[in-house]
Amino acid sequence: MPSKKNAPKESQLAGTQTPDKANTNAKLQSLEAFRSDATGQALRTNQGVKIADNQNSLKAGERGPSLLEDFIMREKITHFDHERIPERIVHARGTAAHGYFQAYESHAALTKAGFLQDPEKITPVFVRFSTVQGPRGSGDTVRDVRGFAVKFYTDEGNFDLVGNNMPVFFIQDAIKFPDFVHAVKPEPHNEIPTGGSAHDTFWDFVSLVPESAHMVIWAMSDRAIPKSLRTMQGFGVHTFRLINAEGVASFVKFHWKPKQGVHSLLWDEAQKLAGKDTDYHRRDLWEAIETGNYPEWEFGVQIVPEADEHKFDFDLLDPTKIIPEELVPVTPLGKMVLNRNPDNFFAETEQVAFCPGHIVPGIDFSNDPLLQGRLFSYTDTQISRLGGPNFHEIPINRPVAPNHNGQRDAQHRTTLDKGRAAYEPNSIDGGWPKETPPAAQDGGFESYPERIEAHKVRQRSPSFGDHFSQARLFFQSMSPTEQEHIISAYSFELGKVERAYIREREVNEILANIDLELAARVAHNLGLAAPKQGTVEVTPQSLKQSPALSQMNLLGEGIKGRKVAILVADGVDAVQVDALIKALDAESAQAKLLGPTSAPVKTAAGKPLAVDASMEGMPSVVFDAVWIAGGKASVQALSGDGVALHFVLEAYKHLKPLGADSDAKALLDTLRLKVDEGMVVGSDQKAYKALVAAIAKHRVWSREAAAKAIPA
Ligand code: HDE
Repeated sequence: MPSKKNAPKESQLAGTQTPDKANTNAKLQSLEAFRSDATGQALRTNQGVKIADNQNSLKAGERGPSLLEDFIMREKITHFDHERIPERIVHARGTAAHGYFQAYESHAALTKAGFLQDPEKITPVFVRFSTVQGPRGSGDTVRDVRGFAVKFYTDEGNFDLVGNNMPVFFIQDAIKFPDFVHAVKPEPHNEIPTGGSAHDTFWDFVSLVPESAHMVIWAMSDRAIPKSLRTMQGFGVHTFRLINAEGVASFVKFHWKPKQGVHSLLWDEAQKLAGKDTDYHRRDLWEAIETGNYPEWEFGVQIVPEADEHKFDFDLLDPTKIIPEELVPVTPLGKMVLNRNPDNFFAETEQVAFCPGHIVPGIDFSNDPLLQGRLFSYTDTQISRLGGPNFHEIPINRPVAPNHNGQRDAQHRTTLDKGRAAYEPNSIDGGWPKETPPAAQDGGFESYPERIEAHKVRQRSPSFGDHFSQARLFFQSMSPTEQEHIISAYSFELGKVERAYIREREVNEILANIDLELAARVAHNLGLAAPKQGTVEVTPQSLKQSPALSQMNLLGEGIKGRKVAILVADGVDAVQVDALIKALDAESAQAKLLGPTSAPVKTAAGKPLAVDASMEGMPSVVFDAVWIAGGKASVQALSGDGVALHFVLEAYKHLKPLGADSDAKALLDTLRLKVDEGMVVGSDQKAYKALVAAIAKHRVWSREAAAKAIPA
């Protein structure tokens, strides 16, 4: 029986103008046939035979040997033996969700792609977020690039936008990808480190390959430790083309902008979370969706007319370059909302197969040599990962558009193709399926007829030659706080590099070309001499700063989905707690009551008050803010409880807003914390409003210097 548990409710489409239900549900319906719900069902073998005893194998006598004829045990164990499939060579650890995309208006002037034509059309999507370096079981909060892969199930076929949370990449040409991946992956002799890049082979490679400089500085920035998958920007990275019904093409860069703002963890927080909640990002996305806090991104494009291809300081085909938003702003196209968790991790999240080559009429590639290589790699990798060329038949990968053709057989074929003619042209089956000529709308796919006149060469275009000016632009666009974090990250990572000559090369031949101050600070932390000058002439960019790159300018809207810990103990003033919860509810933030243990506490009025967890069970690192509830006895108990004191101190150190009911200020005094703009004391609506405003600012950056003195 199909499960209704997660079926989208009308309210899940909230905000859509006139939801086209039939279309919205198209993907869900196509999955429905494969969904299995065992509720009320008998236990059976794969052949449908009911099983009478699932506890004992068949034996010759109670104490005798097992019998080979036990087909029930053999089937069960054989299946079990083959449960694991090869994990993705990169992006192995991931988590995913279903949702929908809706255009704000028709973008017919830009593209003939059907899903961007009609503001009433709801296109189902499946999005998988991932880390790059670590294996499937690695931690969520490691310093790494995040994958941001979106499958649009459009009426004209699947469109996969397989992007990252950073807008550039480490290399310019696909032929370097295996080298790069071998360098960043755990080292071959001892398989260390899991999930990170702080090791010799990574820094050896990137210090020898200056084209990586721009991406590496992004990876050393706070972007590489996102607070949540919901607070990440997404980028298509490469330049693509959009083509309208008249055949007019524009170059575009794809962007995803989170309505939740762009926020990151602090490094200390990220490291602690890796141990305290390995699944932190996974859980956060899952819970946000389960509680109806559907994350939303705005989909947009930077548009460059074909005629302007050569008007920039850099080459549009070079994937180590951004187009600064100050030069070409992002035009919003529509929104994506994630509103439904998968039913089965393996069947959906693990088996989903993305490929940048999955495009639809109205979209086309550019000649970016990294993108060109990707077009080959993704289908190829699925053949070994998913066991053959029929992976498009796995329910999560099936398009909602029909897909008839003459491809037949191979491993795991599930389609029962009718007819005798698996070839084209044919006259036996009436000539079907037939080609569709290209047309303004609903035609067959036609590649953009770009004119190419060239020699066959193995060369890199000289226009790809500047490796440092955009890395410099990035560094100089950061706030002082963000710059400090970048300096610390380089220092931390290079500090783990054993070979001194690699550290020196990175400082002298890479960092010195990006920014001498950056190089000097990192050199100081590593005990090296500060370089006096760079090793290459860096052409200054026409733009000195790009404010769009700083997260300080990307705070987002409100505090929807943020988590606030309310610390309580016996004697707590439940009336005040209730008022605070209501105030947070009104902002769609989540309040969690934490006690000394998981047992209910007794309120000042002597009633039991259930808590969500103990303070050890849900540590401060998983919260956005902390509130100490009032009630004399409760405050006294918490003030003498080391776990509670550490909880508050740690939140202070991590620059989180702190609040206390008027009579709970005593606890803050016990800790001798200096009152700052992120600290709220009071028991009225004014205090709650101040707390909400502080959370909306994400962190109390002005506290950073004072917080450094607090032990980690
Ligand atoms: Fe990938 N990449 N990649 N990549 N990539 C894979 O495909 C590859 C690159 C990205 O959630 C693999 O199915 C090559 C850039 C994401 O399932 C593989 C090159 C960008 C995901 C592969 C690149 C990405 C992958 C591994 C250089 C950002 C996860 C398993 C030419 C624009 C998708 C798989 C998911 C996954 C190859 C570079 C993003 C091996 C050869 C640039 C988000 O095919």
